[in-house]
Amino acid sequence: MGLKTESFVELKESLAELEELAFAAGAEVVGSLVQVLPQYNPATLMGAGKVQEIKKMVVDGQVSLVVIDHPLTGSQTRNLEKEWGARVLDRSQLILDIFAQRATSHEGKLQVELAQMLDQLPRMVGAWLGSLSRMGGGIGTRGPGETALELDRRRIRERVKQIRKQLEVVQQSRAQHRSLRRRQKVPSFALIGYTNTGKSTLLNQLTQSQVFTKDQVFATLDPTTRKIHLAEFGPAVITDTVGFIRKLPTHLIDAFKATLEETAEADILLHVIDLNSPQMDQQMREVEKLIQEFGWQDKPIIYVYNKADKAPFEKQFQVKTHPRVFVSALKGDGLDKLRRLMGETLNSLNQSIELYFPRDQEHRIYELGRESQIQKTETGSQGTICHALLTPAQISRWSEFLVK
Ligand SMILES: Nc1nc2c(ncn2[C@@H]2O[C@H](COP(=O)(O)OP(=O)(O)OP(=O)(O)O)[C@@H](O)[C@H]2O)c(=O)[nH]1
Ligand SMILES: [Mg+2]
Repeated sequence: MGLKTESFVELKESLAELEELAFAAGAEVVGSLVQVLPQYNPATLMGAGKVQEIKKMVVDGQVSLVVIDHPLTGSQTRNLEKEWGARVLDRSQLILDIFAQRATSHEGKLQVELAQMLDQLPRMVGAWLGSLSRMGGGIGTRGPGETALELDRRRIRERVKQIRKQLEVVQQSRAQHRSLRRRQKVPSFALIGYTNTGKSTLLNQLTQSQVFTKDQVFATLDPTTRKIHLAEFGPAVITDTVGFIRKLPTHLIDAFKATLEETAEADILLHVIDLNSPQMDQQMREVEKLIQEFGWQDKPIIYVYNKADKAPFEKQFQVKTHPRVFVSALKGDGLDKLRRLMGETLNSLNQSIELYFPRDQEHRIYELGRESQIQKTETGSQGTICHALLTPAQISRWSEFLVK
């Protein structure tokens, strides 16, 4: 069920996607409806009439799950579940449920559990306030209920702390891999894009790998990094990661920070787009919004329009972004051109940069030389000037030594 708080087109798309999500979670969709909310009802979100109307649908259709495309408070969920005799989820909870089903790695499972805990905390406040208001609220209503709630909340916070600690350990090893790659000067690409656009299929084609791919949202949760050899440049690595979707739950973003770090460190982003999707523009905008949110907007982006085998050819003329390449990851079309573009972009990234190391920092020049090519050094009276070929990522890492 969708609620009208956005434009009608957006609403329809979002609702269609919600059906896809429900399907991905293992549900069979028997019906959907849209409601224009004349006013916000704190107890049940929608008005009493709508609640009854849906109740009839639930009973007639023997429905066991109702998904609402609007955030619900804990008490709204509970009230609606009681009224309908069916499980009620909002979009975030549905996405979290899919992630919970898909997570296979230790890290993935921990991240999903963390997201679920963070998602639950504010809903518990809602549940408590809801029960207060039903009882009339205020003085005299405090009792064991509050203590129980506080206990539950404390238990969850403890668990959150525990998970964060465990995650740190897992993530340290990945960070070590990254720093090793950095030292070995291996440049990196990250595949990003809307879910189900073909990122993993592309990784498999480019690197002869066997990463799991499927025609469903969120087939990939854990990041995978593979080596690739580019004729124009040499060795590089490419990372595949979790796909994006509109209204991605913030707790999920928070919990998956480390997974996204792999992408955050990449030198170049490959934005994979489903050329065949009727929602292509909207999906691209969502991804671009997240690129801004994560602070990746200064990275070079190659736009990879995928599924060209399936899309009507005219669609290629509507595309305006640069640099771009049309491919079919499935059939292998356009991949040579993509590889060439990747090599060229890497080559264009290395800039000759002047850095100044004061005497007491000169030992860092050794480190610089390990991760980049030093073209020239000049010794002055107070320190040393180096000219080195650096990528943008390296430039920001060495920013304290840059000569302006
Ligand atoms: N026709 C066609 N189908 C493709 C192409 N590339 C991928 N697909 C299909 O699209 C579906 C999704 O592919 P994936 O590679 O799993 O997509 P993804 O972007 O990794 O998806 P998530 O990990 O779920 O975000 C699969 O059924 C692929 O076979 C292509 O070039 N043409
Ligand atoms: Mg994938």
